[in-house]
Amino acid sequence: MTKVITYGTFDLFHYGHLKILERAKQLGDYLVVAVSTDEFNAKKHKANIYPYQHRADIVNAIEYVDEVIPENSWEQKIEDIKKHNIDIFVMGNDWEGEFDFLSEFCKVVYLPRTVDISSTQIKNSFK
Ligand code: C2G
Repeated sequence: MTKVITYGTFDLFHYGHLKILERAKQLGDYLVVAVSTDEFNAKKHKANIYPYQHRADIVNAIEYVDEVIPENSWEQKIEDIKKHNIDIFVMGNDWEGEFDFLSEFCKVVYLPRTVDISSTQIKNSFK
């Protein structure tokens, strides 16, 4: 079984989030998604609208997703990859190169972002 993992805030869940999860799952048989906690988002200087549990429940309801875990820190990725026997780490290419160090532990894949949509754009459209 090929296990895939990806990380994110997944706030104001939108089409871009759906497409990265769909494509990540297509790379394997089992997809783990690490959803950033509210506390970790504060460290990322990223204010989320939906609280962690709402974001985690929405991601968990997506048919491509097999398991949701909390993302509490930048440093947990290696431990997650080992603990969950991950074969492929996936992120959108806005993160291109940032996680190449993980290639010692699993395959690292950056996928093109879905253009013209983001949680920030959605937030700003209501201002
Ligand atoms: N994404 C995408 N297309 C968009 C918007 C987002 O493909 N239009 C992807 C991002 O590239 C990322 C995932 O969706 O792979 C989640 O995006 P965010 O929720 O913005 O995640 P981020 O805040 O970048 O957190 O440790 C990694 C961080 O937790 C990533």
